[in-house]
Amino acid sequence: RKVQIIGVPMDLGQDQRGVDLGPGALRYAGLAAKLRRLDLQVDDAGNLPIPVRDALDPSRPERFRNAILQVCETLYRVVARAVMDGYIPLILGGDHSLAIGSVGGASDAASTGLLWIDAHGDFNTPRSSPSGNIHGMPLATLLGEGDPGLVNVGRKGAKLRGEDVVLLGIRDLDDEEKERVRASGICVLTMRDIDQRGMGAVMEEALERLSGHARLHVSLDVDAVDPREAPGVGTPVPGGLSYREAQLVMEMVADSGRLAALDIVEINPILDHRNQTAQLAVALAASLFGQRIL
Ligand code: DIR
Ligand code: MN
Ligand code: MN
Ligand code: MN
Repeated sequence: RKVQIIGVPMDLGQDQRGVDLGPGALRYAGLAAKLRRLDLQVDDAGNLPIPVRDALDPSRPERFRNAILQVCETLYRVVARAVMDGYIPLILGGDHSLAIGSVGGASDAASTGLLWIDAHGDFNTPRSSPSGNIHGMPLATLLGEGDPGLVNVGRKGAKLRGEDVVLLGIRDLDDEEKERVRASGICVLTMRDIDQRGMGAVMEEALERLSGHARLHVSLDVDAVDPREAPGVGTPVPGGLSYREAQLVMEMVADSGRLAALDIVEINPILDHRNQTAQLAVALAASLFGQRIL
């Protein structure tokens, strides 16, 4: 198997400074070396060129949205090409708005199931969003809702249906977002489900729901993990996945043999303690790519 690392140092989808430094933090934590030890071919394609936030004209309120759209167009093509060339693309964020391009691109040639691991639903639209931040909208966008320009990135229309998606680790939805998620038909496995049934049973359900897909895209917003383990994120929410619960998710996806693409997003090294959060993410990626305890 071969992996292509694609860095997307983009911080335009939210307002905490520092998430643009995520790709560097993950490389510094030894991502490529760790994966190579698993007998994978790892090719690092470097970073996509991303507009610098401070260099965008502040008199234009649409500047972040327009830049995100352009970046996601490029990322869509880069990821679709990586898949065509036989790679598993590994996309390093940056904030979660990049998933509009990465998930779209990974589903360009063949149907793909999506496991979205996040404290948040990312199911707002410009109308429903209390913050206006696009990193709270990518999943809705992928399902065809919200800003038509963003919906049509890469190819026209919705990239996935509700039944192609499982949300995992959720514990913070906005009021209107809650109703929108309920109406979407997405399978939502919340922190309460994990507390009550245990992660093993919850992951069995997640994989069962996605069993119609031979290819799975894992989109890991690191704020899904508890802030005690993953403090380097812009929007921490207490009560998240434990270190072992997060590992079990990765191990069970690995066992399925269906991993097709991975996003690691929302790591903010400025808010972190000595790169702890990127180190955690590297350990999770290793499990997802097949590292076993025994
Ligand atoms: C909130 C926060 N629901 C929003 N979303 C975050 O801004 O739409 N997503 N932090 O990762
Ligand atoms: Mn999140
Ligand atoms: Mn986010
Ligand atoms: Mn997210």
